[in-house]
Amino acid sequence: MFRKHMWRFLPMTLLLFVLTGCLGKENLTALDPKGPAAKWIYDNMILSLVIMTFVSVVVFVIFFMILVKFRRKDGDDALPKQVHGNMAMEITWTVIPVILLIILFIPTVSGTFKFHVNAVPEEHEGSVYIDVTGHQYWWQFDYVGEGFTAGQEVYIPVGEKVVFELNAEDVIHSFWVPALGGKIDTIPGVTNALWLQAEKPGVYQGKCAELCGPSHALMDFKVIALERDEYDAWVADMQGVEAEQTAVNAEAGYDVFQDKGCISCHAVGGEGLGTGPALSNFGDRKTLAGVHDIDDDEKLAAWIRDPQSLKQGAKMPPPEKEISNDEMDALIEYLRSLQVRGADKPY
Ligand code: HEC
Ligand SMILES: [Cu+2]
Repeated sequence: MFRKHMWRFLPMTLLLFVLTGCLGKENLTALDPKGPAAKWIYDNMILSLVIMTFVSVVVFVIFFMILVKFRRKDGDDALPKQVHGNMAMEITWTVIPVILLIILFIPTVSGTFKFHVNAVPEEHEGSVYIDVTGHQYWWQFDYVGEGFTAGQEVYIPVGEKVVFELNAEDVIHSFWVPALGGKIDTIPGVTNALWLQAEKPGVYQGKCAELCGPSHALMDFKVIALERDEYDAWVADMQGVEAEQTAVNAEAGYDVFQDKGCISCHAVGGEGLGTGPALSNFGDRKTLAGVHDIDDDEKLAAWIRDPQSLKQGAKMPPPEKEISNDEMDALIEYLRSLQVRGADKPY
């Protein structure tokens, strides 16, 4: 019976490979920690794995010993010695699990207090405070003290505590950068907080970890960790962004950007409203809308003409006014010119 249906497990097993393939994204793993919070989680994972392995080995060894030793022998119908209510055994199998649980309890609880700074973020002196807002399906990062806003990618200095205070605009999302730390929900009307620290400069993949709508799986973001001096330079550059950038003669595109109403949702520098991601450094982005190939002009044009085709349920509507091909070229040139990390920059 069981054998007959064995084949049914095959698709499941194959599915498992496919699903793990989805997690093959760079850095999107908790098994290669790059910061103290992630390290703590990883160490706890290993500790519980060791304890579980120990318990399993002991249980299975005893189980098989008993199978062999107390097997009913031919002609022996006598009841074996009964152990119900045996005090020594009762104490043994109560005390050992209690000890094991205490070993797990101490690092778990102490780390929870150390890394999740809910309600008392002020007590955790962070070098940088960043307000995070989860939106269907993108992330907003407000550098409150520095006075600017960034979308999709959050820059932090390396080797320093960065305190994130998290909220959501619409539904519950969850902020997760597996290489740097644990997940925390972003909830409308509630402020959660945690701190993260990156040990080395690099790009760390982040993801929304709470089912939040049709494009939940596309709600990616990146943490970009820079050395302190590079980070400071980046902050200064972000503060200096002007909406009308002329670096690559993109004025024509700037006009289209204004004329087609993009500016009513996308802030650039101090200009515009911000119900969509700020585009001040769009030209530095590593992905389009958090997930798509950024270098592909056709994809960018497709996004602008019909965002839903690339991200179902995205809150960016198709443009009200027709955009001609020439206008589109100018618009794309303008968007790409919005960079603060030029090739001449050390970061
Ligand atoms: C009603 C508000 C609204 C208008 C108008 C609007 N957008 Fe958007 N836009 C959004 C939102 C919201 C997102 C984020 C979508 C997501 O990733 O889920 C977005 C995302 C984008 C992105 C991707 C940003 C990134 O960080 O990768 C680009 C580029 C963009 N919009 C360009 C434009 C252009 C060009 C126009 C004008 C033709 C425009 N938008 C008009 C709301 C708007
Ligand atoms: Cu989400």
